[in-house]
Amino acid sequence: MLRPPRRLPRPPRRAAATATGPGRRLLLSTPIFYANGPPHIGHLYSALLADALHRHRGLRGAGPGRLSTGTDEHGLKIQQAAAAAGTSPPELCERVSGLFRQALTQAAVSFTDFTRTSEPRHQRAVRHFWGALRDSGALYKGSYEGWYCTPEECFLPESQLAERRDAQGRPCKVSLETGHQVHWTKEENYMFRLSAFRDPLRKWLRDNPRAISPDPFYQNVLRWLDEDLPDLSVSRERSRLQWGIPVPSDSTQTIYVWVDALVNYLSVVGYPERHGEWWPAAHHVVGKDILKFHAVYWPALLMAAGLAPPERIFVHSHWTVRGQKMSKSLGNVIDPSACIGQYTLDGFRYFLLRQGVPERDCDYYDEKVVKLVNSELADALGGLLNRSTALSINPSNTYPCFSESCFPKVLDYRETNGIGRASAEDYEFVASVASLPLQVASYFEGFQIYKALECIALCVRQTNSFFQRHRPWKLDRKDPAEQLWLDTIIHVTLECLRVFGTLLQPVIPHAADKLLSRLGVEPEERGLSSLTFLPRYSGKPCPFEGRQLGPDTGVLFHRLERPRQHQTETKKL
Ligand code: ME8
Repeated sequence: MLRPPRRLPRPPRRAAATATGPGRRLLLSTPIFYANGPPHIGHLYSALLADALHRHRGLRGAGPGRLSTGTDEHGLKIQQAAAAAGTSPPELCERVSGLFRQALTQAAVSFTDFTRTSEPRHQRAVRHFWGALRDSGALYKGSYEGWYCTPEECFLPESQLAERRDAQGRPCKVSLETGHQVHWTKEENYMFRLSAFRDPLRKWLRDNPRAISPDPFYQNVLRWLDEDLPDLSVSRERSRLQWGIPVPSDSTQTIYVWVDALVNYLSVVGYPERHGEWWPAAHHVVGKDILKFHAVYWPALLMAAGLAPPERIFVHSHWTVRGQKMSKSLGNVIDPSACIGQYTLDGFRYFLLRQGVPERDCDYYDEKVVKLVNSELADALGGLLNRSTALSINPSNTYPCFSESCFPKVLDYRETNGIGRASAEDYEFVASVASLPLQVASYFEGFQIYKALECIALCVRQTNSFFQRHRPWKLDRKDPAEQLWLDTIIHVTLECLRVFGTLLQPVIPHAADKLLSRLGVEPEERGLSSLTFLPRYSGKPCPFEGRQLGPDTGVLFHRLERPRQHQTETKKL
């Protein structure tokens, strides 16, 4: 039995390098995925959310950033999956980890670090972390018994269990939430004094109301802290679980896979020597299924080890498929690689990020992808670029001039009668595009990327209406007054497209690049901090005016065909 802690360790102060302000470092992370099966669109969704945040931050020039991901390779679940596949755990992990790396790369997830928990540098960090827990007095050895759920890799209380019958008709207990069978397990384990961290956790949350977003998940965590908070079993008997990191100085025990996995967020930033440059400036993107591990266990473990909790935890809900939970047994698991093949990289990224709402589960079906991507990317955005850059309408292939006499600056757009050619509706539309960059930034900040995309889609529709309303193709180019107005319409439209292309880079990187290149926007002009919109309207110079447009490299986004069948998982392990 280890000594109880004399007093609870306090989280240390933030390191100077992570103070707020421009130029600060930030670690963004995805969960590390279990290496027991191939990736599906749920995994990809987590990674895309983190990727979009990371790219958005990079475009803002917000300071050095890292995006970490990887595979969670230890534990009973992997040990059993390897046995079932007739292979060894290292072989299974090597293969599945490769599939994840490949899937994330194929989806253009711009990760800077890919951690495998089987790597020596990670295992070293875990052993050191364990030592810090032990030295703080937060661990003790006790006899533990309870219902263990291997697929979830945790013990479950009776309140989270239901009675069912197994395949042979025998009564058994299953997890209420996931339906997986649980097994009674009795062991000598190391226990973590989680119960002692209730107040420090509450204080952390009270002091940091944005620590967990969206807010309903923050409220959930506060509620959990009002409920029973038993100590946590943090090791398994080695005789049952060999595939894991042995407890330092007790080779009869293996470190609990969740402690092992969570430490990836530290090992990636060089724990135990160099993590101070990054930690605790960390934002974790996680699914709601693993919120308790990240918002209760992880901060408590960190505090016990003398470290501060992560700055923010962004939580998202799940994708279902035609109303059903995705599962191997139902055969409805959606393979991201097939989807990218069918809907293109940008198309599929756009779909998941535009349709995924973190607060609630979202349903996937193929027709929905086709409909959304065709209407918003191919028709609305691609069509707008095509129409406004067509040689018939813009034969000089330049970014035309804006005329203040056609679109004069007004104080109140409702009183535009008689001056210029722009209508009240045009002023209203220009104002909504002008406010778009700030709106998008604030939605990204609040982990509501889908709302940012909704606003952009609305502005794209408004720009199409603007273009349509003024029928520039009907204007008589020989008449100098008409030519001025024609140029102004195109200038405004291209300015809108430039803003949309710039803002869409974190979500559809390839199509955005194509769009911006077509408009002649140089790579160094694509940042978000210097993004301006229609400066000529405010009497300022526009660097693009008169500039030659980039080469026409074809349709921005081809319309998608209706798929013939479901993109179900085809990969075999
Ligand atoms: O839990 N919809 O790994 P995991 C949306 N190794 N996202 C989904 C999803 C769905 N249907 N299914 C899974 C683990 N996800 C641990 C994590 S981290 C230190 C250890 C996403 O392979 C979601 O983010 O089961 C979920 O939290 C994660 O994949 C779980 O992946």
